[in-house]
Amino acid sequence: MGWLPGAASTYAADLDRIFYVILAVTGLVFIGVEATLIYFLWKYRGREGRKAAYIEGSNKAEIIWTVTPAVFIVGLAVASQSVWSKIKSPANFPTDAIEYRVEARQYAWGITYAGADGVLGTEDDFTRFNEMHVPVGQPVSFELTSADVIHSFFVPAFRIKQDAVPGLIMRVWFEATEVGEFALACAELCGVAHFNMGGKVIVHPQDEFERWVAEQS
Ligand SMILES: [Cu+2]
Repeated sequence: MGWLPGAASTYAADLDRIFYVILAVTGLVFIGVEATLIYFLWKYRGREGRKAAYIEGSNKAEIIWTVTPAVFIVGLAVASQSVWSKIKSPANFPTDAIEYRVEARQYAWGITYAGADGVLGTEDDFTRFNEMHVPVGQPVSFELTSADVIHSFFVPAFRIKQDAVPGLIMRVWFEATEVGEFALACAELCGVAHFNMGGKVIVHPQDEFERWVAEQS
């Protein structure tokens, strides 16, 4: 199916698989519920000589319609756990990732690079706004913070979305699998110019990335 944006990160396919599994399960339940509703509308329609019965409730029915969805939801949670922890748990992040710092503010993304020495917090660090340059085929990770309100770092092609919360440091990682430019959006309504809080992730071949960093320093 081609209605998700092209997948361009190492974990995008895992996430898409979960998406389609959830869509299939909830889609089948939706069709089943609506079909039953329509059938009952027809079956119990008003007819000459038929009186509605008064029902006080049914413990059996309530147990069934509580336990059944609970089993599905717990099942989906368990099935998606490994992908979730791969993407979101800092303990499982790749250890060879390039480090950045990303600070969201109304209405821009401040991307801080480690510079030529590859170490953050040193003299040659530099910050660029709304453009995140990364090398292809190389994990990158960053501390995501916000200077003011809640924002959300969202790169649809990478299937990564993470809130930036003032006062908290969120850890994020991804590894781009394709060279090119990918939209970076704020996915949290953060003020009147929220719509304008866009940027891009520019994925370079490794040598081109190194050249770009050298040019900036
Ligand atoms: Cu924002």
